[in-house]
Order: sequence, then C-alpha cells, then structure tokens
Amino acid sequence: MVENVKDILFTQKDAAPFAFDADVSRVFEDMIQRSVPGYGLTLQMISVIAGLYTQENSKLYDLGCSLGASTLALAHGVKVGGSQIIGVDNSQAMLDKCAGHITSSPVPVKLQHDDIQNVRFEDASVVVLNFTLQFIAKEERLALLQRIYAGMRQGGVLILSEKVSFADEFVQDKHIALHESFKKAQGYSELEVSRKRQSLENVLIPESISAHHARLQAAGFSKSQTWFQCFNFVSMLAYKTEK
Ligand code: GEK
Repeated sequence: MVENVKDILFTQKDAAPFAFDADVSRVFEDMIQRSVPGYGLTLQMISVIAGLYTQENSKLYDLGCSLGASTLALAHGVKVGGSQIIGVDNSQAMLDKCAGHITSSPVPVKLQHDDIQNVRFEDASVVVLNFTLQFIAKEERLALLQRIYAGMRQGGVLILSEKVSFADEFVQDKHIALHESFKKAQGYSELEVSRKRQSLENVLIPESISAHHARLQAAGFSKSQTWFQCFNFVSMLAYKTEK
C-alpha cells in the first residue's frame, strides 16, 4: 500500500524549479492525485490495456515509474505468463519508495535507476509513459520514441499520457482555468497553485495533441488514438502493427 502523506510543499517553499527529490517523493501520491484530473482512471485503464496487449514471455516497460502506481497497474492487468516489468526512473528517492510498493506485484518487476533515454528496449509488448515524456526536452522526444518503437514486438502498444497545450488561446486559457479550479477543489490554495505553476515552468513542457500524434507517426507507429481527455490532460495509445 502506498503511504499517503498530504502535499503541503508549496505552502512552505518558494517556486524553485521543480525536482523529483526526497520531499516530493514523500507526498507524491497525494500530489499527483490532487493535481492530475483523471489520474486514477488512467491507472485503471493501464490495467485494462495491459490485459489486452501483453504478449506471452514479453517485457513491459514503465518509464518514469515514480512510486510504482503505474507499474502495479500494469502488473494487475497482465493475463498471460512469462512477462516481466521494467520500471525506470532517474529519481533515487522515488525508486527507494517504489521498491517497497512493488513487493505486492503479481508479475516480476525489475527497477532501473536511469534516465529513460539510456534504456535498451527489447521484446516489449506494452510500454507506458504515464505523464513522463513531458519532462524530456522536446528535441529529444522523437529519438526516444523511435527507440521504444524499435524495441517493440509487432502488435505492441505504447500508452502515452501527457499534459497538453492548445494552439487556440481561448481554448488554452479555458483549460488552464478548469485545471486550476480542479486543483482548488482538491484543497490547494491560490498561492500553492501559482507557486507550483512557476516551479514547473521550463521543467514540464506540454505540446499539442496533434504534435504528439504526428511524432508518434514519425517514430514509426502505424496508428495512434487519443483514448482519454480531461481538460488539458490526455492519454494516447500508439500501435505497432504491419503497415
Ligand atoms: C505514475 N508514471 O504514477 N528519466 C527517468 N525518469 C524520469 C525522467 C528521465 N529523463 N524525467 C522524469 N522522470 C507515474 C507518474 S511522474 C509524473 C510519473 C508527474 C521521472 C520523475 O522522476 C518522476 O518520477 C516521473 O518521471 C514523472 O503513473 O510527476 O507529473
């Protein structure tokens, strides 16, 4: 069970650039649930998708696995034998806590402390980037997706969840207002919301939904679809199939 400590980080600290350090790892479960609308649903559906697409004796990768919530979601969805999950994160503080959580996994999990850009992908049937690509420099995203694609089996899928932006200024402003209202409804104050916004500037870089789909196609994925959207948070599925 993940320990749920209330996130009051931004009542106390100033808006320094956001980092996945020990302070964040302590409150992360509460933080992500109260900050990402639909986060719980993405976890539930990661299980469903893993159930449908995990192939026998294949690997599943959870890139930016944090405390292991998406890793366990994958594990609980798998219905076939011989699979292994590789959870990767470059925050040691996150991985230390993750190690304690994944002991309940019904599927073997190997944790890797590394930049996801250094991972060698092989024999993958399901790959998850649940709100992680947004932290990779824009110009490095295509190369990462190409390597994921190359390490995937035919019939494999990539689940890509992201905070997104909208070209239309009116639509963009409305989504931001809705998201910030959601956060206030979750108990964050105006000050916490604005400090977090500043702290994430230049750290979390959102792109448009169409830019994501275009890049998935450029990386080799034959088809992709958006299966979930709540305000400016979306999740997409990209398919490796015969062209
Ligand atoms: C969940 N998937 O609970 N290499 C490895 N890890 C990275 C990198 C990188 N280059 N950049 C960021 N991370 C999880 C939530 S959180 C999303 C994912 C969020 C890691 C970072 O340390 C953090 O643990 C995770 O990616 C992103 O479903 O905080 O919005």
